[in-house]
Amino acid sequence: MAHVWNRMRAAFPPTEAEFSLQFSTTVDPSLVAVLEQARRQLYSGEEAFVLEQSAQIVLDFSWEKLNAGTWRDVDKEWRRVYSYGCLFKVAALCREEPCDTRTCEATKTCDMGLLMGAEIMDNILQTLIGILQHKMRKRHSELAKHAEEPDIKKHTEDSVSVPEVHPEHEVLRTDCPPLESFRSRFLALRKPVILEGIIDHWPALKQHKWSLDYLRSVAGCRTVPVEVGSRYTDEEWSQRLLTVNQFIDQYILRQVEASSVGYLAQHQLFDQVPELKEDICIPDYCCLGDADEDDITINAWFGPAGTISPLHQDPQHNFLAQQVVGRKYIRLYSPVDSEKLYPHQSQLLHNTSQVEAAVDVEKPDSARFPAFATAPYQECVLHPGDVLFIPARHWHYVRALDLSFSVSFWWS
Ligand SMILES: O=C(O)CCC(=O)C(=O)O
Repeated sequence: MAHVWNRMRAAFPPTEAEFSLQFSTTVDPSLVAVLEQARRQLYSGEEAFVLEQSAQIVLDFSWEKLNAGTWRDVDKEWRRVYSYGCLFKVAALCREEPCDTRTCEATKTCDMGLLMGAEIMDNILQTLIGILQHKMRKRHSELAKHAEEPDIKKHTEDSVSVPEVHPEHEVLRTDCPPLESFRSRFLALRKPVILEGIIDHWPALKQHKWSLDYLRSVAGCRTVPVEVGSRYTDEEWSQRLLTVNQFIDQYILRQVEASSVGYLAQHQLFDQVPELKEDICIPDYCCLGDADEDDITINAWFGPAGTISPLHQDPQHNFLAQQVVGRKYIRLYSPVDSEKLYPHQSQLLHNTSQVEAAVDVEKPDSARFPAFATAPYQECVLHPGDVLFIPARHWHYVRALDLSFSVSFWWS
């Protein structure tokens, strides 16, 4: 039974005439003709490989346009064309009930369309991904019965050196304070604090514990941007598009040099994978902010021991939830002391300290940055279940002591 194709078919307009293809004059008429040909092939029941060939022409042509010059200058029409190319390719891959390899390729194609293209037809690529994910999850649970995956916990043993936290610098801890108490004691005073016990009910910590196996089952075939390099201030730092399975195999399960540490640090993950979003909850304290819930940015931070986020500041308040497994060492500096932290001069890196780029916040070069040692700081080790409140513009440096997965909420 062609379950996947039947469900996909229902997501397309019922007839060729209802499938609109409108482009501005930016798009060459010869390419529009290929798009129209692909549309005809989709509805005429032509062999899948013929449709795939047309889709590939559209993809190759638009891909060149997306990669010519800077991203900012790419005409949005080319991003739409690219998304249509992805759509036709997915249809070709799934025309006959797809095997696992073709299902993964179709998922990757949808993700490329979502990441590099522009929204088309009421976000149809997202709908198609939902259909593919449903199939992959079923398949994964069948296979998981027979395979034994090294658990995320075993990898926490590869921890790196744990710094000693000095009591006079230690961030205060408190257990689930009432909203008003949090507002008056911490939010109003812009005072960092570790909140305990506020995420104990998250499914990510209980019924859907975020093991490697669980992450593979809900997101394994999803393509995500991964940061490669020990820290974003390094020259060799770069970004790569990888599937979550590739990321786990290449950067989590394999020991790599510090210069090629991979960090899955991004805000799209929870939009891409709704199952993961359902496993977490926005902390109630965010209602003390002025903005709507839709304005809260939720970031994922998944990486091996030793991953470093350089000393930097963000414009919004932050709840950094260190859930599931793994510990993180964190240093905090008040915005009042920004001058002593030597922010970069360039506009792009103005929120990042040069001390971090030169050596290490934990072992600063005091000849080059004499004032740094005089800046008061707070520090802590976050454990699973802890949530750190980082007030807006507070400088923070983060080093993962184990393999860890945290979630941060930026709110204002
Ligand atoms: O966990 C990390 O590595 C960085 C977290 C962070 O910088 C943030 O949430 O703003």
